[in-house]
Amino acid sequence: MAKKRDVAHYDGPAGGIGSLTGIAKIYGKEWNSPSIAATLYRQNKPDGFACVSCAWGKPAKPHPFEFCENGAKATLWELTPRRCTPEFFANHTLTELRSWKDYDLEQQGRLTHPLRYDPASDRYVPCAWEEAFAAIGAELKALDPKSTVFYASGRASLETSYLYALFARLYGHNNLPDSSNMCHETTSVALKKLIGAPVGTCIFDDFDHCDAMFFFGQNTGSNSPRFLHPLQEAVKRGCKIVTFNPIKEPGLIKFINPQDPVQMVTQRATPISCQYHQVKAGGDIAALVGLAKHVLSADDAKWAAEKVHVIDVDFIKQHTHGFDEFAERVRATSWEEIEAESGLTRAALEEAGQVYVEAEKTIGIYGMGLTQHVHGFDNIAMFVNLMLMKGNIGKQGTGISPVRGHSNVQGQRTVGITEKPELVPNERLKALFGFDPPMEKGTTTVEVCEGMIDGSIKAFIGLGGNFIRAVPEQGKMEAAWPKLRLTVQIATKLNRNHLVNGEIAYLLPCLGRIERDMQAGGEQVVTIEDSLSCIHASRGKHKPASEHLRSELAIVCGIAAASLPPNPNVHWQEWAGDYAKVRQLIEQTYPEMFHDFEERMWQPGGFYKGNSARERVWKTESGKAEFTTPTHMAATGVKDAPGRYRLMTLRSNDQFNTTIYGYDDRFRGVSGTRHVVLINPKDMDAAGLKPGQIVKLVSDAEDEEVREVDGLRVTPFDLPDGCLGGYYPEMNPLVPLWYHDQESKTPAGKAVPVRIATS
Ligand SMILES: Nc1nc2c(c(=O)[nH]1)N[C@H]1C(S)=C(S)[C@@H](COP(=O)(O)OP(=O)(O)OC[C@H]3O[C@@H](n4cnc5c(=O)[nH]c(N)nc54)[C@H](O)[C@@H]3O)O[C@H]1N2
Ligand SMILES: Nc1nc2c(c(=O)[nH]1)N[C@H]1C(S)=C(S)[C@@H](COP(=O)(O)OP(=O)(O)OC[C@H]3O[C@@H](n4cnc5c(=O)[nH]c(N)nc54)[C@H](O)[C@@H]3O)O[C@H]1N2
Ligand SMILES: [Mo]
Repeated sequence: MAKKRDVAHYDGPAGGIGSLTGIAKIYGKEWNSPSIAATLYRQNKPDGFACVSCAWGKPAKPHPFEFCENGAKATLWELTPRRCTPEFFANHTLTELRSWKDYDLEQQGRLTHPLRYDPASDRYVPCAWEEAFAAIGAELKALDPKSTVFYASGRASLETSYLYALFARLYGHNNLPDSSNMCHETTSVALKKLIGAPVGTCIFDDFDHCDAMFFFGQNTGSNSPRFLHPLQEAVKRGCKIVTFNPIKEPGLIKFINPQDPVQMVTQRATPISCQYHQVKAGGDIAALVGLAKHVLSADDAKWAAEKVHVIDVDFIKQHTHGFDEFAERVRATSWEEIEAESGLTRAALEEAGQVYVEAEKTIGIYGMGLTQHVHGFDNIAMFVNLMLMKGNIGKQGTGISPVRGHSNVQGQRTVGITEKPELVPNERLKALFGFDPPMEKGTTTVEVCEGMIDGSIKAFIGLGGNFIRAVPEQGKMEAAWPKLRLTVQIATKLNRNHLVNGEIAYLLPCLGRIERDMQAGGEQVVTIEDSLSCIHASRGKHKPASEHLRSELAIVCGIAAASLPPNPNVHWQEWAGDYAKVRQLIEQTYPEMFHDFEERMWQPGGFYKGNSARERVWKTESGKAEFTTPTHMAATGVKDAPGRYRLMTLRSNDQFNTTIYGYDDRFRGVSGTRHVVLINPKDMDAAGLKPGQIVKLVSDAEDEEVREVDGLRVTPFDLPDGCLGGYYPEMNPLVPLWYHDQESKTPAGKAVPVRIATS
């Protein structure tokens, strides 16, 4: 057994002094400049700019500094004084740069000039914007639209996203995968099917009125830290937070509010979770069945004693479908099975279930811990079941709240970036632009990867992101990518995907959201939608990183104009000059959500786009909210076997997705490297491993493929038996392409089957 001091851990709270020193450590002097301080002050404020980090809601009455450690890091990262210029590319071939670390690539700073790949010298060379547009347009005209992909990474504004999706459809395809296809697509598919609305049902006000919150697989302290404020307020007024997570994440244990001078001086933290259950990775269906089982038996007892119900029988009768079959299955599932599959004891689940029984109003919150599983859909379905049992959807202080990732990822879907034509108001597009939108289903992220590997996809346009680092099956993907005819990357910083290029390749640098956006019609604002379905204006004021940058919207219009035949209803140049005209189009296409757009976007806190499930209008097949009968207890895609572990691919506190800010994960007590494998001391001893030993992880997915990641430091860590932790994206070569949620095709990065091999 390893000694306690050997186990990587962190005893401090989230927030507090640590969060400020965390920022200062990375940015040093940059943190102190007055212009940066002024910019941070405008972050997430009415008439300010929407943070480029996470999608968490922006309250109508913001704190003096409405940003968190990680939001500040994201802002500073975008405003870095470093520049990645044509001279840099003149000095380095792509072959050489491919051997660099991801961290060092992004450290070169902001891209400054449009670049074309020159195969003769194996370098990116500067080119004129019009030359780039003309060349890309010529290639797209020659290709079959169905063999091309337009990817989006969740950041670009509603205006840009609307035009990007319109461009794809006018050109002739729905191949519009989004980072959401690796993230909350499980949510979009599951919630749509079960409650008839693809997004969460909560608004800020609900967090002020709930009696309990159940948290499954979302790491608030690192990934949506501003959410800690409403959580802290809720705890103070007596709300109970119960967390299910294989890892004890400090943000969900205790929090010091950096906005609270007393807390900052005393460093006295508010406890967050009253119960913390270290469920096995992939064990949530079983845990939720356990909770539901307790609710049913509490209901039986209360009915027998007092002729009163715990469950909301009126709601179930009036508003739901499938309860009896669901309840029967839950009753028939044994506690032995629940305990074995969840890794939790019956007593622990009953204790958690009792909080749910006693709370009048409960909110359910979740993140990647539920969505990124082979049976991710079933995870969410089981969570919805639990909520429906007590009528906890569509009533103040209740609801289901998926915490979204990228700052406008939810909004991109709202305005048409989707591979599913049935979600698009095609008749309105037809009326507005005089064309027949393509009705053939487009590609998800997984299907794009398959298409690249089998050669059916010939061109890739990336509106932001780092696709090749974010997707599964990295080995095959890196081999397939150079066979593409055309790759176009619209980006702010250099990343791995820019170095794995097609035969004809362009790297087009864009303005960030924090920067001033001047167009023919004057200074522009953009809009985004947050995780709570509120739409906000965002105005960039910072001086652009280079005078050669163009806005994402102008770049999309430039490529579209060069690729498509003239259409009297389509005015790319005019739209690029005045984004208000694009907002008019959005309003005309989606009048229910976007009426009076130009006026309402300035509303403090944003305007709410509405949600039918919140009104208890169920746009589902049965016209009611759906109970789902669980068909299996494990969310994993392969069975357990001796020597096989469930690997969770995790984010550290020092990264934003594939952007690595540094090599420390302060909250988890890991420092100096990301090449670690977290393992519990018992499993470590059983496997005959020593702390600090270097090992290799090998795929154990019961297929013939060889997948491995070497050079990992064994790091003892508090985890459930049989579970390992490692960092995303370093672990991505271990995720099989076929290992994805069955319904939505979201890659299953949270219980990847692996073995440990000694190097
Ligand atoms: N600073 C920062 N902020 C971010 C991001 C970032 O990288 N950095 N990324 C953004 C994006 S795109 C997204 S999608 C979100 C992601 O934010 P989260 O949804 O929090 O995603 P992860 O960090 O991948 O992991 C979530 C948690 O799931 C737990 N977990 C793993 N497996 C399981 C399981 O089987 N069951 C349960 N119950 N829990 C499990 C992990 O221990 C972890 O605490 O954050 C966004 N915000
Ligand atoms: N194994 C595993 N894989 C995962 C995950 C996991 O948890 N585990 N998480 C998945 C999730 S949730 C997501 S969302 C995806 C993320 O996948 P992506 O969204 O594709 O990746 P990011 O790392 O967010 O993209 C970073 C790049 O975006 C560019 N960029 C930054 N800001 C801007 C901007 O304002 N405009 C433009 N045009 N470009 C910009 C920069 O060049 C930067 O290098 O990864 C997924 N992959
Ligand atoms: Mo995400």
